[in-house]
Amino acid sequence: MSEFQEVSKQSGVHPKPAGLVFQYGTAGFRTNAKLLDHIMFRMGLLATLRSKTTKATIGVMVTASHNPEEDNGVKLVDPMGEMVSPTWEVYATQLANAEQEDLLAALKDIIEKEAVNMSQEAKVFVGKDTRGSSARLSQAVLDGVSALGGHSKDYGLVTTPQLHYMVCCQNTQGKYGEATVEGYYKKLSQAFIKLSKNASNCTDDQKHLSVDGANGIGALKVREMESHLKKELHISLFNDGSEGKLNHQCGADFVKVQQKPPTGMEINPGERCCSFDGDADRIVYYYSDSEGTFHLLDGDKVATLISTFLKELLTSAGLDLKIAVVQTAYANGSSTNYLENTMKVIVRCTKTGVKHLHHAAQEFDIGVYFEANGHGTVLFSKAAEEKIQQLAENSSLIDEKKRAALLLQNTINVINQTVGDAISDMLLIEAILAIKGMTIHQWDAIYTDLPNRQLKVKVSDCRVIDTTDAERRAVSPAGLQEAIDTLVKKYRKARSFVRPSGTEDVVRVYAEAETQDSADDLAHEVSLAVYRLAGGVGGEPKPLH
Ligand code: NG1
Ligand code: ZN
Repeated sequence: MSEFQEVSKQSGVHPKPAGLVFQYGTAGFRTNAKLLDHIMFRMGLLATLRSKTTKATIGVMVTASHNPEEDNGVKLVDPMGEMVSPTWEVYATQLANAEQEDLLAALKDIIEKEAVNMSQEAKVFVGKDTRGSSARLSQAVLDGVSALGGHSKDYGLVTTPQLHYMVCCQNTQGKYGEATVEGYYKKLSQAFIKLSKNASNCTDDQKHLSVDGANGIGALKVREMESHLKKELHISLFNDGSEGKLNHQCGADFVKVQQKPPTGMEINPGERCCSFDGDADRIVYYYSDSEGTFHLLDGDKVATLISTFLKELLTSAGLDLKIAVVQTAYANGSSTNYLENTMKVIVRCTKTGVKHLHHAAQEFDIGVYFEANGHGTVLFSKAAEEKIQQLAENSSLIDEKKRAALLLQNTINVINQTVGDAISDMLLIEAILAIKGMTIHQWDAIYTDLPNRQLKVKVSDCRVIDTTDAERRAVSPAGLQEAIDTLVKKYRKARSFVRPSGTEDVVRVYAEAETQDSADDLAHEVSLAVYRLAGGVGGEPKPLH
């Protein structure tokens, strides 16, 4: 088979260091960039096979999101812009870990299992973030595609959600939009401008937003998009990559985990600010009040704002569509309580990782899904979209209904339904606040977060921890869950859980309680229990105070 000759030749240029083993984790492969060349080449091969099998265009994004600059990673994108299917995650791991001399056998094994028609054409879209290593690594992906005779299109520097969008546009023959960066800007900005027209008396001050671009790709893309927004949004961009280091002391993950503002940003009291992560698929908002106290509005607050807005519109439009919010165990207990008991919407909890949330959200007419860290979007079922479309086009409708239907229609168009998208989420949030005439303080006051703390514990093997019930309970090692239960009972309104991270070699500990001191103490005590019962390495976790 001549197609494999080229693979053999090219794989010699991208050799695997013997003995290296990686797992396709929560968000693809992610590790130090120096170790990734062979994985990139092989993901180019795999994407080509996936494209042949699905007879559709597949995406490959080179990024390590919120990880430090030295890391990199790769994610595969399936035809409708969703994360690659779980079976292919397994193939990805097998192919990445095959020793150099076993590569062809591993490749042929996948071809056989999936009965891949090797004469089928293949097309792969490739994108990359701004890391120094990304150019070299995305070339390795392109080499993989060409080694198997696939066609590729290199989108160069794009955000992760932009690449997902391109894949979806391409495979829907343009129904979702035009598969270009320009097409993306046009679709989102036109919908945003139409939504903004519904905001009465919006002052220039209210149209102002400070954006922390995490010194990454999101900053570049916000700059490119600005002119399309026709002054409906005035952006002050910080951490735009001109000086600072990617994700260093800035970006959505830093702000969320540290619960403090990024460096390099000027914050005036009451002003709306937001942070993207390194590949612009996460967003969190924040402000500082007149006393200088920092307030974070995370993915849970975003989900609440969006679902409230949508629910009100559905009522005004007289549409009976089932709306649900999908969260993970990291969602603040106050948000879940507010959504279930005050807003009376359905709330689902899934395992961490957007693929799980995305999947669960697909079960409803409208599924709003957000991780607390700010990754999320809204999914509309085909039937829901059609109903909204029909109503928006119905010329006999009276004022209020018509307005609501048109707002819903433009809301659909401003949203990137393929994956969480910081730019798209930002535009939707800005439009909602403008339409509702709401300040960030009023948004924040919808409910009050329970104080919480996230910590990490190093253990010799994270796999000793196994969880159940959407990761809210540990089933192993023996005694750990009982220890957590006992500790939680010591505090009011407390909750805690632990799980192995899928992107770092650590166990994550989460705790929330009535006061910050209690949350910190509980998180520390649970960390100690993990350290003692799950084989902690290094020094014992130290108390926070
Ligand atoms: P891990 O490292 O598995 O906790 C983190 C985030 C996830 C998800 C992935 C991918 C937390 C607690 N975990 O996963 O929600 O976003 O990264 O980026 O925020
Ligand atoms: Zn990201």
